[in-house]
Formats: sequence, C-alpha cells, structure tokens
Amino acid sequence: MKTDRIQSAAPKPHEITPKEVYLNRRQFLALGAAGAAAAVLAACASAGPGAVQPGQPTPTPLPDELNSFEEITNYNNYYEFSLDKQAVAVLSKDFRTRPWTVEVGGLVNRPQTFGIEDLTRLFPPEERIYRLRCVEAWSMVIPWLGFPLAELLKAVEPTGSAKYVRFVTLYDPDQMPGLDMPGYPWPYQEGLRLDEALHPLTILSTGLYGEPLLPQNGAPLRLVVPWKYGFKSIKSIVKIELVEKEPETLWSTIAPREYGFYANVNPEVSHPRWSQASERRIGELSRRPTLMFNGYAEDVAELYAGMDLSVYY
Ligand SMILES: Nc1nc2c(c(=O)[nH]1)N[C@H]1C(S)=C(S)[C@@H](COP(=O)(O)O)O[C@H]1N2
Ligand SMILES: [Mo]
Repeated sequence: MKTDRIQSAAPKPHEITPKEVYLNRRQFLALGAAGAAAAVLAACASAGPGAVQPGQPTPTPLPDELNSFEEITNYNNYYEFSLDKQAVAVLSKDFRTRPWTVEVGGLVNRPQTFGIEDLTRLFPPEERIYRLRCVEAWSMVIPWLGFPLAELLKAVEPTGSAKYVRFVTLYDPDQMPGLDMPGYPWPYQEGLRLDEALHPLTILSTGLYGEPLLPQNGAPLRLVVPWKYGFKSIKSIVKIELVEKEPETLWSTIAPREYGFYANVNPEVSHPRWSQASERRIGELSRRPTLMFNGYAEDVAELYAGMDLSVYY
C-alpha cells in the first residue's frame, strides 16, 4: 500500500507528539457515536443505516486514549500463529502479504478477484479510530486505515437473494504454525448479515497508525466491526462470499453457546464463563465499564430492532 495516497496526515508511530491531532480527530470521528455518524453522513449525504437519533448522545463515562503502536502490534489474537498473544508478532514476522488476491463472489452479478493493490487504488484508505473489545474482556483503541466494506460490496453487485456475507482467512500451514493445533476447524471463517456488512462503520482495514498493516494485525486486509466482539474482525482475508444462509463461523462451530453469530458487545449478557460488564483497557490499571454495542449503540442499535438481544448473543 502506498502511504502517500492517504489523505489524513497521520503521524508515524514514533511521532507521538501530535497526539492532540489524534485526540481531537478521535472525538469527532469515531469514539462518540454521534460524531462517527455525523462524519459518515457528511460523506454519504444520504441518511443510511447509521443515521443519528437526535437527542440521544452516547454516554462516554471515561475518556478514551489511543493505544500505542507497540501495544497494538505486540498483544494479538491470531490463532493461526499462536495462542500466545505476545508470540504472534515474532511468529508472523515473515508472513508473505504480496502477492495477495481477494476473491469476491457468490450471489453477486459481478464476481471479481482483486489484487490487494487494486483494492487500495479503487478504495483509498481513510482513518477510523475505533475501540476494539475482545470477548476475553480486554480492549484497545486503534487508529485504523481502511475503507467501508459497503464500497467493495457495491462494486460486485449483490443479487436479491444475498442475505449474508462470509469471510475466509488464508490457510497456509507452511507459514502459519498454529494450524497444526488439533480441534480447530480451519480455515478461520466469519460472517455478517448483509445489512451489518453494508453499515458505514464496517470497514476493511489495510493499515493502522498511518502505516500498512503488520502481519500480526491481519495484513494485508482484515475486517473491523467495532460494535462486535473482536473475533468477528477476521484477519488476512482471501475470500468474501455473498450467501443466502447464515454462514458457519470457526468460533460458533467450536463453542456455539460461548461465541454466537451476532456477537454484539453487550455488558448485560455474560459469557458463560465470565462477566462482560467491564473490561481491561490495555495500558490501564483499573477496569472500565463495557458499553452497549461497544459505545456505538446510536449508530447500530436499529439493526437489531425487534431482536431479543439476550438470546442473539
Ligand atoms: N484469522 C483470524 N482472525 C482473527 C483472529 C484469529 O485468531 N484468526 N482473532 C480474532 C480476535 S479474538 C481478536 S480480539 C482480534 C484481535 O485483533 P488484533 O490482534 O489486531 O488486536 O482479531 C480477530 N481476528
Ligand atoms: Mo478476541
């Protein structure tokens, strides 16, 4: 990815001095749901599914600060490499992210295979600062670079029968030592309902902190769905398929009671083995309360109108 294409003047990881720039942008862009929706609406002109509910500001009980580049790139869940979060960076160091193609097909009028360079040329990355809340109850704040998944999906023209989107990670035992582990139905797969996939907050990320993604964060292309538990944000994607039925996912295959298809962040619904009411923000000493839909309720709650959120965990 050519970083000179990036519009935002994002600082390099070692240039942390312009933090105010990030903090100001953060307040506007993403962490306040209203700000994010306003930015999205300004960009899209039409009130899409992310429309702001007037008069309902999202309560932000504690200020959010960006996690450091070092934190974001050295504490990773990427089971294809290791279950040890601090070992992933080293084990994935030589992962080959070029050449790389992403096959986009299924129930679409214009199936296409995109080279990774085609994607960043067609859909120039923009900055999105989002919270990432892992189902294990830790969290970070990450300045992603990426583009709305909706733009890619529109380019392939989903047919009327497409209802879900299925995502698949690369399966390469030569490069991914964790694939030897028994008990995991590789390749890693995830899915979204089509309206979730088209939501303006849903992005495909190609970078963070103004730099191309490193392998441990899912280079060269990973999904980011900020209101869902982190396991939905599938890494190193090689295939995106529009389908009619709810797709199987790796985690819901292994433990359906623990990792449901929707996996919306919900402080009121406990994981069977621990509470989800609070979280440990990496770099902080005390826990902070977990926010409904990870703080993006204003933008996304309407996607689930009429659904019993305690059941659709
Ligand atoms: N292919 C793949 N994608 C994955 C995972 C994984 O093990 N394999 N882990 C998920 C989980 S549980 C989380 S919390 C996030 C972590 O993203 P990060 O390491 O970039 O912070 O990636 C998600 N995407
Ligand atoms: Mo996670």
